[in-house]
Amino acid sequence: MFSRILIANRGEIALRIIRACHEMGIEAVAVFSQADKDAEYVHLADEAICIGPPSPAQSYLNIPRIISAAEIADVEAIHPGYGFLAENAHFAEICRECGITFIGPSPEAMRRLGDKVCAREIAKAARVPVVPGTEGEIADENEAIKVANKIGYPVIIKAAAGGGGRGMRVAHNDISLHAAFAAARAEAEAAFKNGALYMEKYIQQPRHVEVQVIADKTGNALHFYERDCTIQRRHQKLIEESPCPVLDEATREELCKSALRLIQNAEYANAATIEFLLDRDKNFYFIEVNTRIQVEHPVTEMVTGQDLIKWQIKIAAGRTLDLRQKDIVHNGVAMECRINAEDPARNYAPCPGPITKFIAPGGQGVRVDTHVHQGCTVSPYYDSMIAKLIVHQNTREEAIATMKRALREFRIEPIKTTIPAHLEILSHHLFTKNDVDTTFIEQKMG
Ligand code: MV4
Repeated sequence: MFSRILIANRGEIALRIIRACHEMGIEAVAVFSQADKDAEYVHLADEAICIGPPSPAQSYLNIPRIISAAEIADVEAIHPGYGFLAENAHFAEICRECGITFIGPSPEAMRRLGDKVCAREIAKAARVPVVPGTEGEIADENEAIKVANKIGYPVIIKAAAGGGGRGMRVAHNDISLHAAFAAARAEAEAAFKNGALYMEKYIQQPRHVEVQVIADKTGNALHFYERDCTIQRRHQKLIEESPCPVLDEATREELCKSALRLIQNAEYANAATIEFLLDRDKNFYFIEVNTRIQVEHPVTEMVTGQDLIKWQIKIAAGRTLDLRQKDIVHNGVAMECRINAEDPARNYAPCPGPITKFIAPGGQGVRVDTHVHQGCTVSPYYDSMIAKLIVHQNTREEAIATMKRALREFRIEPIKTTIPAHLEILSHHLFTKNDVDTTFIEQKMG
């Protein structure tokens, strides 16, 4: 096992990883930007190194500075958290060249799955259902029109290097496809320096369901069931829950086994999330793989009792999975609300600034993952998530009741937060009766 790990991240996930390290008897080295010098995670770490000014490009995204910190601190491994460098295959490669273990997949596996066209081909080879669409990349507009007429409109054009909703265009006929193709190609070239595109049938009003998996370096893989992340706004998740409230047991087993086949075919090690769309007839289709630990991982931890960060560290250190699939049991219902420093009444405008009052809720079945405390300041340089409120109960109704109670208990002043929006969603009749899709926030909450 490692004796010292550097955490190439900030905020709540840095704190989450430090806690896992300390419980495993591992020293944690934090890095921080000038904007984070007074952050709690910096004080909790065994050592902390300032890596530069507030802007991410000069700090948390700056590979030379992070590698220098790792060498000065003499760590054996780097945990990237989520965001920043977590899905940067070049960074994983540099870690390897410097003799530092990257706590995540190999750069090769990250590249294979980071290319959405390649990931789709791996899924097909593993007999995982994909949305009907193009074979490999689209060569040109003529091919796009030909395939669109075969599979039927509407279609969606996506960037091979995209993900998380960037570089996508929907088309409803040959004429709009012409414009969508040009726009998607230009956007992909500009955003990813890679104009490669592919096309799928557009699934209308789907749910977003994802499967948590973990694989070791010897090819053992386990799934930790699914999370439903349908409640999103502009590709930012607001609420996640497990289990998916509309899946029957047979479909759920098929979904989780599909995710395992995909990850094993990709020769992948460490934690991954396999994303699917679920259509209104409960058919599921693979869309993409996230090769990192995700923000919403605590939802899975609550229902399975497993510590996913510890698994990431153990696997990176070369441990084999000593659990069997049947040992991973799913208990009750967990739900997470992401509390952001944003004003839902002003189109979710960011609300950075000092926090003069911060009192987190507690009680049975409540977990709060946060780096925020009274007297701290929410920086405008980084994302606006200030806390994750996670609840665990026996049933969905009880989880919702506990979540509402905990949200009402939360005191965060004077900045605006997404707490009022969460309370509104949790009381919405469509949410309580499981009749939502990914358009819910924009269509029903505007
Ligand atoms: C889709 C889709 C409909 N049909 N693919 C958005 C982010 C990226 N992960 C994939 N996305 C979508 N892909 C097909 N073939 C609809 C979306 C989509 C979406 C997916 C999940 C959650 C929220 C979403 C919001 C808008 C569009």
